[in-house]
Amino acid sequence: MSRITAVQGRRVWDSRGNPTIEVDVTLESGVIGRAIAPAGASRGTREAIDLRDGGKALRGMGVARALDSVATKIAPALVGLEATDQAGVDAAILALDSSPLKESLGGNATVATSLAVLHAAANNAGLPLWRHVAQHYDTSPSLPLPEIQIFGGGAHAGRRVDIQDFMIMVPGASSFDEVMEVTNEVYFAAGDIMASKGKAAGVADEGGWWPMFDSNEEALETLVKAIEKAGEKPGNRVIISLDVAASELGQDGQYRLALEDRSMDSGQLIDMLGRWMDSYPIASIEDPVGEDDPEGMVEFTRRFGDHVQIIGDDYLVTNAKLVAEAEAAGACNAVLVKVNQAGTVTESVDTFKAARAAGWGAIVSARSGETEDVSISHLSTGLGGGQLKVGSFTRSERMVKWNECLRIQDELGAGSYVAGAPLAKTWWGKNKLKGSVA
Ligand code: 2PG
Ligand code: MG
Repeated sequence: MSRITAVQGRRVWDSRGNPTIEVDVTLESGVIGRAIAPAGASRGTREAIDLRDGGKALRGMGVARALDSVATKIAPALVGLEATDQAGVDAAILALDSSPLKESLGGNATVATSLAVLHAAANNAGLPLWRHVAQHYDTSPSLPLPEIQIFGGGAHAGRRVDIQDFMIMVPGASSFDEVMEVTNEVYFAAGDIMASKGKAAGVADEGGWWPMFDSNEEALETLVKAIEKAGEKPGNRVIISLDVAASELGQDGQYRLALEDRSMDSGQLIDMLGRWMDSYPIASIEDPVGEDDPEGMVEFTRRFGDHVQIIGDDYLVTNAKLVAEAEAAGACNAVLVKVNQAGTVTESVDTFKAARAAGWGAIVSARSGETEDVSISHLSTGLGGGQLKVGSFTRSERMVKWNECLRIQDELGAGSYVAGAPLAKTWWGKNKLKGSVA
């Protein structure tokens, strides 16, 4: 009864108002699974391609070609397959497109279909998605440690500042619910500080405050003040996490901080980030150097990898092979897992598992262009032991994912929260996990 009988795509719209695709997978039993493709703005060059129509209409963002892939290529290949065989379904999708970046089918077409199949199998078994994921992949489910944006930046805020994400994590909280509460306090404290300086100017793409700063470091100083204003001691229950998204800074072989009108080489960028990590309670940092700077990433990891979480996003593009290569080279100690970067559930889960097997952190992540789809809340919980990056603490395409975790918390029980465990190897974990976090 779990055989696929129909695969149907439709055009829907994402949080930036751009078209994207939703796919419904129907099974013999009549049960349907549904998922929507997200879209990135700061994209790695080695991630699966979003197939767009180009041309003038919809600023070139149309998805007619991706929908055509679903209707004329993917659907005929999937009808008759068992939805419970996720690996088999994903292999059938991959067999249709031999290009490395899925440019023929479109990663948007493959990701929506692959996730819809996962939902269909879960629905057919009468299980919440997180429980199906845990059973199917033989993992121990636990609620993830959230990473939540307070200020947006980079490609998500018209490059008003250079650094892309200024985030907090609350590894010292004892429940997911408590993380939400502390985040609310910090988020609005940050808003009050911005307002008091006459710098409250709305929000960026992922719902974080618009970054009206004169330097990148001013954002860090303000974040520390916001944590204090929220009644917390920075570095105690709450730490700072950054996504430098450094591939976006590359220009003429240099890294350019446009806001500060200065350029620097890899070594100077690493030194600057090192000074920031000395001055502010940063325990996690993503893409500190560009995707084309492996020497820089190895050097960064050599200097800071024993006490800071170093996440590869554009650098590893949710690719298990790149994780293995990075591990062998001594680059990074954590991976961002974006299902649409890989293009299928199977490849994403392989990447998550490869990272965990290497003792790395694994952070399931949304994209800057999102929707009401909550698959990643379930995926991160089902796979267990992980972290979840969704954007900020406003706007429904973000809140829907945090709120879904709260519903899962009710099913799983509060004791299922991994709390600070994913940061155990950082300075925070070494200092705080031993004793109680006051
Ligand atoms: C990132 C993501 C989410 P985008 O770089 O980690 O913040 O951004 O989806 O634009 O790639
Ligand atoms: Mg990133």
